[in-house]
Amino acid sequence: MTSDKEAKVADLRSQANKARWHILSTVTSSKAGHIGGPLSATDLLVSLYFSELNIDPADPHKADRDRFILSKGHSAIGLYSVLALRGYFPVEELATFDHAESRLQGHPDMRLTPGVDASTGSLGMGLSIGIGISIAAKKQARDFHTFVIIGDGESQEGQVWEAVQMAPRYKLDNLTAIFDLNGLQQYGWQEGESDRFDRSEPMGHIDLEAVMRGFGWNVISINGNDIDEILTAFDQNRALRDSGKPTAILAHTTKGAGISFTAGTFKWHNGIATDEQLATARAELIEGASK
Ligand SMILES: Cc1ncc(C[n+]2csc(CCOP(=O)(O)OP(=O)(O)O)c2C)c(N)n1
Ligand SMILES: [Mg+2]
Repeated sequence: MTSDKEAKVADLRSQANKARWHILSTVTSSKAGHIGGPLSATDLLVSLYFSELNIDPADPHKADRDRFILSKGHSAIGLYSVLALRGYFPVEELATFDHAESRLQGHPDMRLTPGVDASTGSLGMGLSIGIGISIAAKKQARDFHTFVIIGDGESQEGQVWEAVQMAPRYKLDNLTAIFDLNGLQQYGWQEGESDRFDRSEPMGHIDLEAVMRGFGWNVISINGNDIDEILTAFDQNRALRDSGKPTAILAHTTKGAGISFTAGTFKWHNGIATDEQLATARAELIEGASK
């Protein structure tokens, strides 16, 4: 890594630590919300908003801004934390998360929140929205890119696959789908049922790389919790802008990544931290953070 890139990665890691702290502490004080999905996507969201997207927080509706769609809309608090850190609204506003009058509802609402380009939360729809935006951009000869983050549990929705087969047909090289492959969705099996087939890997039995290539997409596979790898993937993706194909970034992540007690378990799909857990997370992310 060049020293410039090292400095950039270090800066983004520090933003990701802050975002993770906001995710856990905000959901805990609001007493509602998701933890594991926002944490698996944090490094992707930070890398998009602090490095990749052509956006202006002072002008959220800028005409030719890049578009971002959080198709796994239950991870809204992850998006809000990054939008706040990026300057779309004050970090203090996160404390209103999920309150009835708040601009920051439990799932993203494009009518309310500055920086949110699509309302999501009913899983399976984001890639279709991204295709519509990308086709419109092509028809109007406008030069912006659309990114969509999709969950692996979400990818069990049929609409995702209708969209996957449609995007290459329209040669949407202005569209990137990022699959957050954290290997978990909402629930595991009850204890004692572990001899049944394994629910922990929603897409684990599928060779997604071969499938996406077969549908006609470019494919880049990375560790989606490694900011250096994410930035490299974005560089490669930019080099594919005239390829005539959409690109899938297969981001292998850990659900609950970045906090010791939330990592790698469906049990923190949502949840509220105890005071002791908050102190542990604060020590890992803010006070003792060396990474
Ligand atoms: C259409 C629809 N069905 C069910 C749900 C309820 N739900 C919310 S999150 C979730 C699990 C999603 O798993 P995944 O896509 O893997 O997300 P992540 O692991 O990133 O949290 C489910 C079933 C929903 N929001 N929308
Ligand atoms: Mg998942």
